[in-house]
Amino acid sequence: MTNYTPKPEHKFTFGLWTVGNTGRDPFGGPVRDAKSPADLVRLLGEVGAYGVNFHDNDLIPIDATPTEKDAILKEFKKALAETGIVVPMATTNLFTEPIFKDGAFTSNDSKVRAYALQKTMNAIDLGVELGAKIYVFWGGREGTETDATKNPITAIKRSREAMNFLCEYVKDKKYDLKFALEAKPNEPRGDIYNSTTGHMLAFINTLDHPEMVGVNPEVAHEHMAGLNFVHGVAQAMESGKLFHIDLNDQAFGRYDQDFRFGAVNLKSAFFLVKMLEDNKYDSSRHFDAHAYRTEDYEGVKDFARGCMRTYLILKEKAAHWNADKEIQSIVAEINADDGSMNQYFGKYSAEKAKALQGQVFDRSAIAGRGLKYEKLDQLTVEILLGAR
Ligand code: GCO
Ligand code: MN
Ligand code: MN
Repeated sequence: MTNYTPKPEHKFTFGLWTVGNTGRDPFGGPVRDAKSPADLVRLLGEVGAYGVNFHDNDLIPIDATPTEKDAILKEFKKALAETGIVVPMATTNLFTEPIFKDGAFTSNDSKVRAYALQKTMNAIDLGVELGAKIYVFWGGREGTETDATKNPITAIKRSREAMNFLCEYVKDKKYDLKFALEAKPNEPRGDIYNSTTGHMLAFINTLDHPEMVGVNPEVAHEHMAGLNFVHGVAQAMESGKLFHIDLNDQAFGRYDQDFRFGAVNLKSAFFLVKMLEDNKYDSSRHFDAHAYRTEDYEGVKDFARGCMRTYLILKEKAAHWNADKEIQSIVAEINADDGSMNQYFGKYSAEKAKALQGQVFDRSAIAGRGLKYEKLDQLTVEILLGAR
């Protein structure tokens, strides 16, 4: 297999804000002209993506009149029909407008909290109208620069209240929609609440309808927190909560970079793709990234094609790893089990505990066995480098 053409079954998606990113950063203005949502859909069609996601205001500017809204929607739907691009996910912008300068659902100001709920209900309606089945919540400015300003326990309670309200809204409207919560440790605030995927997973279990809510982990966000992304995603998958994923890349210790998938940490990207594919992950593979500021729109296409191509190359490498006889024989050896301990595992009983307390272990014989992890890791690197 050396065909890296993206296909609908891969569910590769991009946000309007990703390929539409105009290259603005805190030190400089835009370097690319803004394109209309419909033109961005056409760009995605050209590079072979499956879907497009949006924040409410990526599609409909916040001050648009009803007539303007209708015209934009008409044009957008036309581009979707022309290209076959679908809308699997939508989200709300709760961070750009000055009203959100101190957060949205966690703001100390009840008017801001109420407006955030209103804006999100309207945005949910818009997302559902366009076919979205997943609704993402990213905290944006839900955080602080100093804990003198907000009670963090109150902030948790307010976040819960907002999620519970919005779950009920979705049920009331009978929408076929699930929520995916996205954690980020910092940027734009110094500290954002529920800062990692693990925090989100714990929070979800405290909601009124936890079955409607999962996570949307992002590579860059866990790396910004210095964490192992693959492990965070594993926890989400193992608990049936991986509803969506934001793929990009990020050097540890740097600002929020949003690089092309696989641009920095190839080995970690490999283990991620392998885990997603081995476990038949079946939701969107969303690239939440953007092209370098040096690029024009041809470069934006190179960026988008690069994200998908790297994913497919890594998928091929994962299949290669799974089929490699030497690798598999080490994996089998590492996991070999003579069954002699089976009697102690499984459900607890007092007899089992007693028998286990009486078992004699030859610690030095057990510890003396080399595990061949050096060899296994080197073989993995050689697959990645194309030497195998
Ligand atoms: C970021 C976030 C956002 C969210 C988006 C969807 O770092 O800015 O990753 O891109 O994913 O707002 O909720
Ligand atoms: Mn991000
Ligand atoms: Mn994201």
